[in-house]
Amino acid sequence: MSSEFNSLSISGHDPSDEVHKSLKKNGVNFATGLPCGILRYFMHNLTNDSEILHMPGLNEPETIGIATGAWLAGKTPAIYMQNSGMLKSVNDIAGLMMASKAPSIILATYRGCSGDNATQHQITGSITKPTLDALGLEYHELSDDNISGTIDDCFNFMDESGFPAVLLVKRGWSNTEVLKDVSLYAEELRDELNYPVDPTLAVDNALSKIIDYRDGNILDRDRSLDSMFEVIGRDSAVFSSTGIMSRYIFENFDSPNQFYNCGGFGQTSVIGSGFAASRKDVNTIAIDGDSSLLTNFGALVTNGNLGTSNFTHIVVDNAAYGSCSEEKSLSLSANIPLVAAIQDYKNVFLVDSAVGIQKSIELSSNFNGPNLIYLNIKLGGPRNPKRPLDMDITARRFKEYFSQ
Ligand SMILES: Cc1ncc(C[n+]2csc(CCOP(=O)(O)OP(=O)(O)O)c2C)c(N)n1
Repeated sequence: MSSEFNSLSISGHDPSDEVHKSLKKNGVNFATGLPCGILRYFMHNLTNDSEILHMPGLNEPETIGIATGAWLAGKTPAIYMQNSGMLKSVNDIAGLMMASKAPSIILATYRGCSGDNATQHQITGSITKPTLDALGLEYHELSDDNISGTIDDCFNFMDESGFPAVLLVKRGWSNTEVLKDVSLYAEELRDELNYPVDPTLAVDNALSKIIDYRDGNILDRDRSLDSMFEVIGRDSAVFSSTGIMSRYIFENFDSPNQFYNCGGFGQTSVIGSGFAASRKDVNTIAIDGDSSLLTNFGALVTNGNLGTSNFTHIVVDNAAYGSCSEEKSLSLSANIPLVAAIQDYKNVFLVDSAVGIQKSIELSSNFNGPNLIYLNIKLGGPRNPKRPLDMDITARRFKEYFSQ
């Protein structure tokens, strides 16, 4: 979120500055993404502009989740990434961002386009435009000619369709581009690279954050969700994960302060973090599954290091892909609570019963996070609750609810 990593100045590239101005003219006030060298000028501008909240992701699908959370909080996000990463994110673009009609502009480098001979980009380059065509997304190749008009066209498409638009950026896109071989790492931080945190100290510190409220009265998924929703207030923003969990919550506790992440498997907690960072005044809870978290385990690093005090991450661990056929997951060997504590979650509660669930939710709603509530449950429970309303309906309802 901060810009300290790139205090070396590489500003003053006029066409990139014009891109930045045009993005801001269209309301961009949030940025997330993952670097590609070609994007250095854009990244420099996005990260050094105090009017833009910058929250980098650790993989491109995650940035789609983060941006969706920010959009739900009323922000206008821009995302930067390499086209290879955009292809990796196709499910998250389609099943989360497009399904929710929560658009962001995506600045994607166009590696592997004709003239780019890097072997690893040849196939991804050749399927970039066909993939965007198949998704029905508007895209433009960025050039010096009509920067502001092209970006306006992107936003018009986004307003009309609710879908993201893509600016494809080729190496040398601008006649005035100077491909400086520049490091964006600040000199004063460089030494730290050679002296990483002592791993044993990190564990000692982490252990002191773990609070054990387990009493052995273990519940299944539905009873544990029942006890959560007895204490979660309607002033909290609640994000729930893919599968039966969201269906059960929708069927029994539907409310406009809740967003059901039916499609972006693995992104529930970072959607929550993107929202929480954008709305620091709103207590934010992400209810995640163990398999969902494991598919984007780096989310613990993203969420923990973001340091969002209003964010609580509940992991409901049945050690299985419960919504599928209860196939075993590797959650119990992943040591989720310890990893979260090492990653700067502030408090980590171990719970297994209604008493522990309710006590930890109450303690975590004091803006003392990011906190993790790690809940062990039994397998079982209803398998066929109603499916939530379409995601664009719950997204709009949620956004409006929190804009009042
Ligand atoms: C990208 C993607 N891969 C796989 C699935 C299928 N899927 C739906 S729910 C689910 C498992 C969820 O397991 P977990 O997060 O542990 O929650 P549980 O169902 O156990 O409550 C999977 C694999 C999907 N929806 N999206």
